[in-house]
Amino acid sequence: MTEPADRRLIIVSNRVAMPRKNGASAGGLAVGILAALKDQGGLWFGWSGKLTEKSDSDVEVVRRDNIEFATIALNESDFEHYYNGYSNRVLWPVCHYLLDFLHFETEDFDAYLRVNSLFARKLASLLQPDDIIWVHDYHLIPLAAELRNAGIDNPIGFFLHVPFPTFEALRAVPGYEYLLRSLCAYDVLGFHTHRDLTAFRTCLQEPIVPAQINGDNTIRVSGGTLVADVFPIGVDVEEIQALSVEANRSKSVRRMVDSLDGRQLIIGVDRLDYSKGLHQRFLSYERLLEKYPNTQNNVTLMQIAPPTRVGVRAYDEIRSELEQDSGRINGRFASSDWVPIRYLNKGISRKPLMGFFRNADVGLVTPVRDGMNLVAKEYIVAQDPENPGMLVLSSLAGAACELTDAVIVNPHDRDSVADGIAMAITMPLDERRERHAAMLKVLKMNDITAWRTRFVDALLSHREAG
Ligand code: GDG
Repeated sequence: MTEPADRRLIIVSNRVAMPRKNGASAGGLAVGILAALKDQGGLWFGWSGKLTEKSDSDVEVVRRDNIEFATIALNESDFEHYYNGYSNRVLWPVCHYLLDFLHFETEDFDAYLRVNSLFARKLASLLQPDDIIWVHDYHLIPLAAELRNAGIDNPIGFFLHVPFPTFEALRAVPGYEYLLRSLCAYDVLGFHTHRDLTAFRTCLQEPIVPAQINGDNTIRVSGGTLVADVFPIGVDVEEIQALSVEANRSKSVRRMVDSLDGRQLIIGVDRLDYSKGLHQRFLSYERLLEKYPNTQNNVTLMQIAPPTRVGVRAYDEIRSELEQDSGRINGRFASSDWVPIRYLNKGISRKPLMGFFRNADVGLVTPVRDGMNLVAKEYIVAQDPENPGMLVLSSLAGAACELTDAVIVNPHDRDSVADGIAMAITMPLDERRERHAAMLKVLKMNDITAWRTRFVDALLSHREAG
């Protein structure tokens, strides 16, 4: 087998995020991909973030260190229908089992197909015979089929960053049959958890996709054999540990800690998204203050929630809902020298963020559904092992499959979350240390490099075997 290092890795995702000085990108996919490309380099292809009135645009290539960033602009109307429309008003809610948010328009699906075909054409012009192609996420499901139609024979893998829904949810998606057939055009399909893999397998049903599921994670379909397996994404453990130690000495982190005036800090960091369960989280925190009155004036919740997908109605609505929640809870419980919730509707730089994690007694991660959730992993890694804080984690996040030593709660049950926080803030040091060490061990074993290596190896060995 050719060593992966000898072959160029091409990563494809909807949006290419050029690294910024302060590392402020808020989004798991961008954080994960940049970290995965850091060591061995490669090419990252996708949308530049620019909109145009033209239906076609030239590829722009920029090199930074060992990574080439190849980007295209997208037609403004296509972007609205493909990204805000089919991707984020149909696929995102269904993958998160939030069917009330599903809103389908035929023109959205048409644009989804058009943009995927444009991506394939533009990418094909950059490819060399030895390239390994790794496509990311639900925006680009048809890409392998489009590339094959364009005569591309390179190994092509796909990783899904969000949950894969069960058939009963998936079949609510107009076009789902096409999506299932398109997924089978990849050589390797990767999911975060066994639950997602099982859901995918059970969706392969006659007559949509006649498939034979084998015991070795291979699936035989009419066009050949593919591998479908579990590749839980990890984090860059060394980078986060170094950042959190460094940030701990910085002025901005010290100022934040001083401002707590000795109170315990509970931290939440999430893109402002309805899947992250922020409304439910604020109500659970209110329940904590009611049910455990001694927490009043003794804890502070800092919720950092940078806005995303602005212009999609559900996202604008959740923003105003959270403003109301935090205003009401603060009005109800605040005293002249204490505000229960510090709600920041903006992103902060990565380094101070890791410093805030290190100083937080509780990491509160309570999505109502999440593919994995990198914040949960980053929070654990950023802790001081001698005196670690405790993670309170939703059972509905993929991360709960690995971080079984966290305090696991049901995000829909306010008492479960309130009791979980109460348990975390009073947990004895020995128990915190033990649980932290167990979780850190898991995260070190399956860090971001292990994730990339396992996936690329699976892709290469499958092609070598075939
Ligand atoms: C998708 C899936 C899956 C957040 N706010 C700030 C900030 N962030 C960073 C976090 C973390 C990333 O963004 C968020 O990643 P998550 O995994 O928590 O969530 P999604 O964006 O929904 O990611 C998810 C992931 O893809 C990877 O596969 O885990 O399930 O939904 O790295 O630290 N970073 C900075 N400032 C912020 O304000 N600097």
